[in-house]
Amino acid sequence: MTTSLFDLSGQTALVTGASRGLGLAFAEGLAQAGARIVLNGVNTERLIKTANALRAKGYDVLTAAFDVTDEAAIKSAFEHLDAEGVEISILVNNAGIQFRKPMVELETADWQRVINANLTSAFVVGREAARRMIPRGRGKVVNIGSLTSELARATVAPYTVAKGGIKLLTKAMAAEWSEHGIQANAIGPGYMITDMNEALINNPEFDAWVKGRTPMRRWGKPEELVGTCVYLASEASNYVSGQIIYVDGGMISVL
Ligand code: GCO
Repeated sequence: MTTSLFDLSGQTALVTGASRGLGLAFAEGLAQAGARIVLNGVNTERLIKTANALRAKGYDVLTAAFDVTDEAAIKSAFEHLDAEGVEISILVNNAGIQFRKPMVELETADWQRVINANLTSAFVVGREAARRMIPRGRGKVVNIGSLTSELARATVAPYTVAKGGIKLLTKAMAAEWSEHGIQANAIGPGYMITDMNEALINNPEFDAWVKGRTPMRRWGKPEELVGTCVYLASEASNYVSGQIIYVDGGMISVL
């Protein structure tokens, strides 16, 4: 049956930045497909609150609180999972931040902070996951990119560069890890209704621009990304590696 291609029963998925927003949508969607989920977040209180809410829905939920920019914390978290016998077979590199400022006003420290949180983190967490997936001969890595993986928007240069890097990091992961049974792919969300975009959503001019620039004439909902995430996390995508799938209401396909 084709529906079994999307069944994640027996799999364990680590989702970074999963306390809210897109990360929470990905985590709940993977849980609905049968996966045990390990929620990552840097705010322990928020992480536990989210985990308890998902457990109340009957899902199998663990938590791993660490800052995705802290290499020692990442290594320690994976070592703890190892010690608990928790094998991560699906990784969703979702964590990230946004910082909007024209480049001529941008401090280098802010540039580096965004690059670290949005790109380097995906490499470090991905490397720790792959070190454990390779001996098992299987694994799924889903990196979260953006429309800015392809196109630039003024005032979000470090985010754009990081998300462009996510697209090519995904291909680099495919180049090195596919022969080991790991598929590495990416999702490029369009303009989604999230906390990170609240200022944009509440700006009438920007809201009008998004609706005019998007063929579907609306912002996306986080749950509209779940199907693509489950697909890339499941056996249905076992011969797909190095790809980025845009879920953007058609925006990147039109002028
Ligand atoms: C911005 C937004 C975008 C979206 C998304 C678009 O300031 O333009 O934050 O970056 O969040 O990444 O794909």
